[in-house]
Parts: sequence; C-alpha cells; structure tokens
Amino acid sequence: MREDTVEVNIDLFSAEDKEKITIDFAENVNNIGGLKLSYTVTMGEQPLELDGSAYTLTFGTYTETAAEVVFNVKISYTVNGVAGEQEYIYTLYIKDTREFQIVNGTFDNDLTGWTLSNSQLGAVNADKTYWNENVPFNADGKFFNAYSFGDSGKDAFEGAMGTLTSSVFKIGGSGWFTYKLGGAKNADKVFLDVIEKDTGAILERFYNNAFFDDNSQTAVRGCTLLAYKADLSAHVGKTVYIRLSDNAKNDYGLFFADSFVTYYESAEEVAEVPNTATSVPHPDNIYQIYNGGFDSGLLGWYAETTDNQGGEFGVLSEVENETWGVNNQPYNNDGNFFKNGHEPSKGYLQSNSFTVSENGWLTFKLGGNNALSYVAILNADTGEELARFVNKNFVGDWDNNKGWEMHAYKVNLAESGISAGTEVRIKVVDDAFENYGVVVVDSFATHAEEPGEHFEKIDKVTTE
Ligand SMILES: [Ca+2]
Ligand SMILES: [Ca+2]
Ligand SMILES: [Ca+2]
Repeated sequence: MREDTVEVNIDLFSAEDKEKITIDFAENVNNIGGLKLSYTVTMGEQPLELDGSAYTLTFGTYTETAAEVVFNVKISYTVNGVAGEQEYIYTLYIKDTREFQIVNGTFDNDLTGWTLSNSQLGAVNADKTYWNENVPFNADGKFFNAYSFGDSGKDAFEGAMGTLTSSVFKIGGSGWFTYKLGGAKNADKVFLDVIEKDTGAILERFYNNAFFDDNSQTAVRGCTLLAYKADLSAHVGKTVYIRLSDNAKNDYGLFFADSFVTYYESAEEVAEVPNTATSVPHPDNIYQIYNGGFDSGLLGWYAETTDNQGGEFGVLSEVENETWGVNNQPYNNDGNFFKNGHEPSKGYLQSNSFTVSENGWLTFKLGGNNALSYVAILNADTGEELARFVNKNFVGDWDNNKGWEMHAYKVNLAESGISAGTEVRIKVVDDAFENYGVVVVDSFATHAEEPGEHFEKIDKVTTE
C-alpha cells in the first residue's frame, strides 16, 4: 500500500508557485482496501501540523545546489480491530536557478525583460515562414523577427542599426547556454556579445557561424534560425548580460533570435544541440572601437560611395609609411590607414557602435580638406550627428607639401555634449571632389584618461 521513498525535484525558476508548495502525503499511498488512514509526518525531528494528509511548505532561500527537505511519513490504520502502521520517506530537492536565467528568453512575453534600442530592427511575432517560397523560420513560437515591425505599419528595414539587450544574469552550472539565431552573416558587424555588467568587459562574441548560404538549394536559408550552444564555462560566477548588435545595412545585416536558456547543470544536457558557437575577435570592452586602426582592413567599418565621378570611395591603404606628392611627403600613418582612392568621388565610412565612457576621450589622425571632409560622432541608433570635428591644421599647398598629411587629434566627447553611456558610432565623411578632397584617417581609439601632448586637442565645430 505504499512506496518506500518518494523524490521530487523543484526549481523555483520553473515552479508555478514560487512562494510555497502543498504536498498531499496520501497521493503516494495506494489504499486499495479503503481503510481509514491517519497521517503523522515529521520534518527532521519536528512534528508537522497537517491539514488532513496535506502540508504546505513555505519556501526559504535556495541556491543552484539542491537542498534536501526530508519528511518521515507515518500512516496508522486499523484492520479487523488490529492497529497497523507503515512508513515512507518523502524527499524534496529544492533549488533556485533564477539568478542564472534571463527573463523571457523564449520571447513568449514579447519584449518583457529585453531592451530594444531601435524599433526599426524588428519586433516579436510568431511567423512560421518567410519570403514567397515559404522558407521556415524554425523558431519556437514567438521570437524576435527582423522582418516584423509590430503595429508600426512600416516595411522591413535592413539598413537599421541598433541593439537588443537581455536582463542581467549570473553564469552558473556548467557554463553552457543555448539559443537560436538567424541572419547575422558577417561576424564583424552583426553579433552576440556576452558582457560583464559592472565592467563592460566583452567576455565572448558569437555570430551565426553555421550560416546557410542562400545559394544552397535547401529548404533552410539565411534567415532561418539555427540552434546553438555556447561555452561560457571560463566565466562561471560572473554577472553578465547578452547583447545582440546590428551594425550592418546589407548582406544579411540583421538578426532573428529565440529560445535563450542560460543555465544548464551539466554539459550533457546540451549534447544534442547541433551547432557550437564560435568565439570571434572583439574589443576588450564596450567602450572601445573595433578595428579603429584598420589593422584588420575594413572589418567593422561600413563604406559607401555617395557620388561616384570616376572613383570608388572605400579603399584601404595597406602600405607602411606611404607617401604622397612629388617630394614623398609622409601621410603619418600607423600601418594600415584609410584614404579615399580617387579624388572625384564622395562617400563615407562608418564604424561599429561603442559606448561613451565616463571620461570620453577619443583620439584619431585626420588629413585632407577641412571644409569638405570631417569626422562626426553619430547616435548609434538614429544616425543623428552629435558632434563634428575637422582637420584644423589643413593647408592646401602642393608646392610646400601640405594637404593630405594626417594630424593627431584628441577630443573629449563629454565636453562635446555627448554624455557617458551614449551608444555612438564614428562617421568619416568625404564631401569633396577637389582641393585635397581625399579624406585620410587612421588610429581611432578611446581612452579613460586624457591622452598626452602629442595629440592636439580640438573642439567640435558648429555646423549651422
Ligand atoms: Ca520563442
Ligand atoms: Ca541592419
Ligand atoms: Ca592604422
């Protein structure tokens, strides 16, 4: 009529009632004879006051290691005038993994727990397929869909840029987490960062490394969500958040996301997940500029020719100590640098976003026409220009070797009216066809302390 032991696992993360649990000790008793049973239960040595055969336990404080709560259940009855008694052990294993889990990783509750910096990036819905071919999304119910714009009535806008940020959680258990990701083709522009909350340190950067090329004649295409597992075991104990960033305008320059689970007790639980996320290069923290010195070519920079009269904008120079003019004037570059390839074109170059730090120092090298070329700081989401800096020392004098050589400048973004915490990007603009109308730049870097005297301090210019 009884079992010897009953064991029940509870995780307050998934428990419906997070305050208490009511246990009916009669549920584990098979009373075939329909006897009148009476229950006596002790928890440890403590006798419990029951409501019939039920007891309500109010939860205390628990960790990711299950706490055992043991009940000794004694059942008394009478058969044919003879008193009988049986016992069993009921054990609750209670853990609480809530601090290791993000809020609403499923998007079941739309964007609850998430911060979307730019509504043009997309919205949560439950579409099953996309395009005329009805390609499957492979999401789980609702998900973040870059092809959806909610109730805005707007069309999809791949050119939009911005971030989607999760709630804060602590890395625990095995350190593995899982998610689904689509789009995000190019690792230098669309990626998923794991960021330490207090320091802004980027611990790992992942992207859609199992991306399915559109040319493949399969049912799955580039926007289909692929299931990933990612290893954060080197960072167990750190308090972090996940941030998806879109710095792209084209070539699957968007992301689709779903099904984030940030806690697994053991690595075996993720064994079946088909794709392992590959960690890719990234700045040390969110305050730094990715590839600001063009060491990695144009990775992390978006270049566009806006007016082409015989020359493409967007050419990188990889020549050490390159010179210009008949007298071989130095550009003053540090290794790779950027210059427009031909004078008769206009265009711009735009960086990945970064966060303005408390002190907000930025240094760079700039050469070329000071009236027609400039360095601007943009709001990372809207593209609004927040400040503009020009080549103060420009002199266009071919005979005296002045014009395209770069000068080292430092600017203070806080003094320029851009407050700490603002997400910005750099835009380098060439709006000139002639008169040294080739913008030349290099060595963008941010600093927590004021850089030295070899950088000339300049202020933003008024553009109206
Ligand atoms: Ca979902
Ligand atoms: Ca985009
Ligand atoms: Ca460089």
